[in-house]
Amino acid sequence: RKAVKLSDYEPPAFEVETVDLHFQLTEDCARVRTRMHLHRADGVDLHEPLHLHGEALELEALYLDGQPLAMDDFLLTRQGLSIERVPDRFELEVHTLLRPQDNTSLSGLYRSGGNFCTQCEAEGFRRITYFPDRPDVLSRFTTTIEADRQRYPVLLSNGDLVDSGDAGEGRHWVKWVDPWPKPSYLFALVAGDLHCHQDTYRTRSGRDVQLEFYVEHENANRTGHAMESLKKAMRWDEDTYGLEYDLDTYMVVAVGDFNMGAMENKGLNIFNTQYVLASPETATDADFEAVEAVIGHEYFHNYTGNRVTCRDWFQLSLKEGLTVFREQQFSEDMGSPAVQRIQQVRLLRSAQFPEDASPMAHPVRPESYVEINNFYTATVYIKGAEVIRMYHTLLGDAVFRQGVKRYLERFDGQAVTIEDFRQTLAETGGRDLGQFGRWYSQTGTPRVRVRDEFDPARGRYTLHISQSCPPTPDQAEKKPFHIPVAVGLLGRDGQALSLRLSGESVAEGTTRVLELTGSEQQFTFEGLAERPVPSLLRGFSAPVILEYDYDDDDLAFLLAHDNDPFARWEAGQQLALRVILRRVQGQASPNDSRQVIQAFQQVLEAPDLDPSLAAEALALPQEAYLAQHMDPADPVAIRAAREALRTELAQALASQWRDTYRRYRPEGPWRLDADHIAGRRLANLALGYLGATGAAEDNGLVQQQYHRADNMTDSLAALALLADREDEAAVTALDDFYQRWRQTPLVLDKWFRVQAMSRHPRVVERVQALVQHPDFDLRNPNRVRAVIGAFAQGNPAAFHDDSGTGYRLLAAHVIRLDAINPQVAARMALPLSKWQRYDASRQKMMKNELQRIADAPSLSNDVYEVVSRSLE
Ligand code: B3K
Ligand code: ZN
Repeated sequence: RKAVKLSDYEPPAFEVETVDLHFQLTEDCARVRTRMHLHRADGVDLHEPLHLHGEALELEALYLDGQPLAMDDFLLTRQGLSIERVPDRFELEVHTLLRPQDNTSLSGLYRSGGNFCTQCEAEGFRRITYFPDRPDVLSRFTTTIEADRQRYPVLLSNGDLVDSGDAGEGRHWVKWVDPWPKPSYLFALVAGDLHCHQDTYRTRSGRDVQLEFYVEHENANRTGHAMESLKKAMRWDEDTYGLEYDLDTYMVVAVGDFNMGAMENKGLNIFNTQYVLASPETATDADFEAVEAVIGHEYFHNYTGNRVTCRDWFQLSLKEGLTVFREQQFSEDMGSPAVQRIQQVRLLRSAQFPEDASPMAHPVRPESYVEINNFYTATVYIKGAEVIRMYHTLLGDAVFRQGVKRYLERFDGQAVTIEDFRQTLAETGGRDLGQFGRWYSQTGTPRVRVRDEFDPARGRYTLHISQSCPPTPDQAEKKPFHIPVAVGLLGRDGQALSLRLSGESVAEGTTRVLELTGSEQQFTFEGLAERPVPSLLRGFSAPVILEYDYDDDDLAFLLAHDNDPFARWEAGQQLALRVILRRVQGQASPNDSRQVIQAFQQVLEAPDLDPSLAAEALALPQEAYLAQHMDPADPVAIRAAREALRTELAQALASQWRDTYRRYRPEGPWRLDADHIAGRRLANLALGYLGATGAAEDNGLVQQQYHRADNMTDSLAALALLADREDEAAVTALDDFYQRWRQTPLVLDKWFRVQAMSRHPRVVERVQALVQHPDFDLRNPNRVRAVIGAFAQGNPAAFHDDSGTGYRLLAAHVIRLDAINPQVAARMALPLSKWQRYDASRQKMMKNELQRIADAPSLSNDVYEVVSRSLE
């Protein structure tokens, strides 16, 4: 199958000035009439034929400048249509017929819950009409929609509603005009019977923008939080980047069947219901936070992505890395920056690091793909955001923001590259950022190794910092990266020291960003009375693996004293990580647990305890992260060792957990404010440990919380603990939850997920039963993710069960799903791609399943690319 290569990029031969779309929607098909004005691009040869993309379409008619074209005037293939001879400037009219009700791929025009909706990024527009479906063709869109008035009272598209009328026979029509030129991937259409939650937002220049959230009627009272989040995001982008919304209406539609989280279509975002609907009974605090973040993310795309877009899909991180970073800044400003940072790093380590270490590893700017939808990855998004964060660190906040503004002004209305962005920042900061480009072109997670020495006679402390990056399937040799390493030094009394580097005359600040550009460098601090304890990679200043030989006491000391909250958390995680790994290797000493217990006790009893930070510090490292420190990884042994330490912590600190639970569990009715959220968080963490003490009193507490909870956060936290058990109480609670929520899809997803991720001894059997459950549906991506995704990605010990049942179950579902929804199927297959990390027996079983998928008939490009790369 053909790979698309960055090095083959050619600018478009034809530009499309205007596109006038007419949709006629009926129950058994949709007819689309597209009229567009094209012209040959400057300097393009007269004989250059016109190519239009098109997929899964029936072509009904084609007119060039009003003249119908006959079959032999053009060439039709499975990928599109070519016309050999066209004038320099012409009008083309295309009539296509599609069957949205049969479109289970959820790309292009499809149906969800009786309504029509679209998803065009990356290449869905070509499933609607024949078109140069590439991000560097920007056109002005006009859209007319005609449909049954009763069934589809709401008809939406991008831009402004300019006209509407009656179409006879109970049908009506509307016309939308989008004044902003855009690539086809930002096109959207919605038709349905939907409730609208309306509000207005006054921009700082005094314009009123209509805000509209469209949801199914039964969800009418669950859009309040999303609306407030949108207003906050709009204000934030004005205050932080000086960006004001540029249309009169901002619409968001929530649909229950969606491949991803949400889509930033110009003026008409389409969202997975998961990131819009939230009420205390149905959504957890984490869900509320995710709604705010995703609403922000899609809104921020209006500039970083829509006004300035990508030249080609290799530049995807230009819009995604930058927009994730802006979303992260927004979340940090709305809540606790330190907690946000910790969660970002957890995600990077559990999702992106393993990707970098797998056959699917690719640079932030990939160089080739078979199916672009496979490259909406943790690397492009999250590592991409880390790379943007490093620009921010190197340039400072003010220069960075100025640079982003300049980039948006300079390239407004254009489709540009990652280099264009870097050049603008370099120019704004007056810096050479050439070497920094390797973060985009080189694959893999760099390792930064630190050694130190102290010269007591001179009071000098030197850090020797070196870097390396392991080879990846695509690149054997790596050149040094430009790495900002933020460091601090602590005195033996726990105080952060003022820092003076060699050559400086006065000490200044307690954190310094050292710039590592060579493969090895040294940095010397002066004026130190004693050997300090280094606090390294503060705030996780670069997406690297740090190696420094701390001893356990240093880590405990940093956990107690470091003035950088991220580094403090990290010290605790490293301490727990070592203890768990030693246990896995059968080298645990009783002193090990004592040290962790003591450290945790100190956190719990600290006079200035911040409950949400404490909840992070007291959570043991995730299994996926622990597995990265073991070769070959043994997920079953890791689970056992981690659980054993958890039980010890639970028992040794039982009374502290009980106190914490009582003290922090919020009083009175549910509120979504910082205090209540933090309180629930810490109380539920404590409850988690209490669930492991084995004491009847504590088990009772878990049950009690489940049955008395007035909100989903508390209810689900207790249910998850119960789902690990085999007793009557567990069965009762799960059954109760199902009966209560069987009609509410997003909550029913939680019921599936909590079981698929449980530590129940026979969880594999349970998952086998869940996929047979009448409410399990392969056509609904949320449900698939809640069962298959949760099991294969979120329950490593069960998925990697020695029997291989987990692998077989996954492969069988990937094959079935591929015929329905290739994009989601390819994503579900990814856990198998990581086979190299495991022992020979697991490797063999995993590869067998990959081969079984590879051998399945008529595999999609999506799944083909994942399995073939994995087996290379
Ligand atoms: N840009 C969309 C993702 C589209 C996915 C296409 N397979 C969501 C986002 O990143 O905002
Ligand atoms: Zn995005």
